[in-house]
Amino acid sequence: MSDKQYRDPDEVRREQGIDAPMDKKSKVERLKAGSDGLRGNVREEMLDPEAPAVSNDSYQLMKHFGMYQQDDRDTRKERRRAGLDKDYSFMVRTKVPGGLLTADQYLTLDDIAVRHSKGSLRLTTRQTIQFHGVGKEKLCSLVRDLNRELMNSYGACGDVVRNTMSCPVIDIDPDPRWAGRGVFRELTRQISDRYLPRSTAFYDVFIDGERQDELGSKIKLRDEREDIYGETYMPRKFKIGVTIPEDNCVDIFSQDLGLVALIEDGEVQGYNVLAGGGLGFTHGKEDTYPRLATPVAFASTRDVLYAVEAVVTIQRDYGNRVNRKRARLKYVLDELGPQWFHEEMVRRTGGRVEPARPIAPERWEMPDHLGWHEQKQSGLFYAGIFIENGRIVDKPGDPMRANLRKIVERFRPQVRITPQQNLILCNVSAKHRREMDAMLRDSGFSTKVKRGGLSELRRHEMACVALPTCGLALSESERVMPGIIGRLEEMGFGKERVSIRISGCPNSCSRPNMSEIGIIGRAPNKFNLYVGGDFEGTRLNQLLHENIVTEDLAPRIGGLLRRWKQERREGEAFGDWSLRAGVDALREVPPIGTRG
Ligand code: SRM
Ligand code: SF4
Repeated sequence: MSDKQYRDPDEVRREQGIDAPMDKKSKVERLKAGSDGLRGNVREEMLDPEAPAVSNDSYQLMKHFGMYQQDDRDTRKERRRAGLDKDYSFMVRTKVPGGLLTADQYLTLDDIAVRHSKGSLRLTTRQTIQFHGVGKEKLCSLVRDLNRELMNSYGACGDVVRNTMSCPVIDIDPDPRWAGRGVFRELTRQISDRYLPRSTAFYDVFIDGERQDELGSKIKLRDEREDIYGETYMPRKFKIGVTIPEDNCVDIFSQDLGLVALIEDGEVQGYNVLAGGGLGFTHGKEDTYPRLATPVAFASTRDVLYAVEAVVTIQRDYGNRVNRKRARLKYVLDELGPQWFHEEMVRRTGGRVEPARPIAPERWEMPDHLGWHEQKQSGLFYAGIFIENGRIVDKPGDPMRANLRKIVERFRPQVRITPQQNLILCNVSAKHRREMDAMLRDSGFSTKVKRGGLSELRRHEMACVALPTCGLALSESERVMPGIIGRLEEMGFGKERVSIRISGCPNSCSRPNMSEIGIIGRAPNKFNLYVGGDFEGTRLNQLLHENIVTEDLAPRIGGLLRRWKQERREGEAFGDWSLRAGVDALREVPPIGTRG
């Protein structure tokens, strides 16, 4: 039992301004409360042809519609010198629960990329798709196109429950240990639907208050009361994932709320509920930190949605509404403690939860689902294909986006997005498998993950978007990662199974704090380097070096990989070795290029 002293819930509520008058709360809290269900002036500002950008208030509200106002940071200086305003546009993030798309939906998203954005589809670490460079004047037609295929971007960002994650092959993989998992697909959908905002603001603003239904008819929508969210929504973003220990591809310990199904003899016994994961922090601010989710309860399959509602509403009622830097559920858990949290869940569910059940550490695995696999019971196949850092875009001499489109048009597979920013094409018949494989290979996609093709090291890389679109980026990420991996491959480390993730700032969108080697941007061209996480994503890594310049990253990492290969015990993974060696000793390891 920890001897940490936890605080009195009433005192916490007072200090965090939860019961305080509105003027004591953060600006965003006041904005949400006065926004008429997130509407504010968004429609007027968006339709104003004279204004190149929307106001800060509208920008904050539009996040709830899955839209971020951004500008091209590559051209900022040049434009300032020329006396021009920033080059504004929007990033639009779709909502794709569990990463599941039909072929038609994928093709519509591909059309949108070409017609309304800068031509790329960006698969994200939460299984959604982002478009960058969308002009303000194109937002309405983009939403209309999404809606025609029954998709939307409502709630993909903002202070609500974000895209709900689950393993993309949860219902089709034939691994016998995973029997009974079909139910998770339904659970993911139920959670996603339950926590969509009830306000019709999104539809009112973009498509005149109408939504298309499954049969293609237009439905006029009626505003409903926000029964869960109230007028101020959540204190901050809220993230949910569903998994089993044998398949932690969703990085369950990084979620605000994780449901871990426990299966015995092919039957789901229920779910361990994990709460308070979150990875973002600010360099130099010790009261912000990454945190792994804590097991707080067990709920039967019948009661699991009560447990979810309890966790969501605890965060709604106890999350900090004064300081947005401390507003995530992880801080509630650390202030009030897991015991209080469990008791509060018991109270809110009417006794429907029990203490969390133990899970043996060795059960955790993190498959990435790449390559060809047979599907459960159906005799069909799926192909997991590697998309470097999730960017699907045509380049001179490499029309990758167009080729993928042709493949989806030809075979009409179901398309699924993985939490590692890759793509899965499902329901391929034995007859079509060879033809599709040839088309994939001719287009430069690698399905040969075991024998040659993609290097093992590259296969497990992950990078966040960062420059030039992300307004919070302190350094590069997606644009430098392929080169860093390339240099490590040249040094001879391509065959090593090590997870390396990079992010352009400590918000940690590529979950770099959960990988064996983490690289986190600190300033332009400077990064902190972390080691000691595990491949399975069950522990956080630790700071090893600060302020490494981009050019020195590969030699530094190469030096560590070389030392690991010399010293590792049989079968010892890099992360486990680096934890055993300890960061103090590893600081002395010379980079490659020096004698070591
Ligand atoms: Fe993230 C903010 C991109 C997953 C933690 N994230 C942003 C913004 C919207 C920047 C902004 O606020 O202006 C980035 C847009 C960049 C761009 O130009 O596209 C951005 N985050 C991403 C994506 C696209 C990264 C990727 O390369 O795939 C991921 C989209 C997920 C999705 O589809 O919903 C993405 N972000 C994550 C994750 C990982 C996850 O959720 O599994 C995290 C760490 C987990 C967590 O939340 O603790 C993450 N993003 C953040 C944070 C820090 C939040 C915090 O409370 O600590 C911010 C900044 C903020 O919210 O203030 C942020
Ligand atoms: Fe932007 Fe930072 Fe997220 Fe990267 S980690 S996308 S730089 S907010």
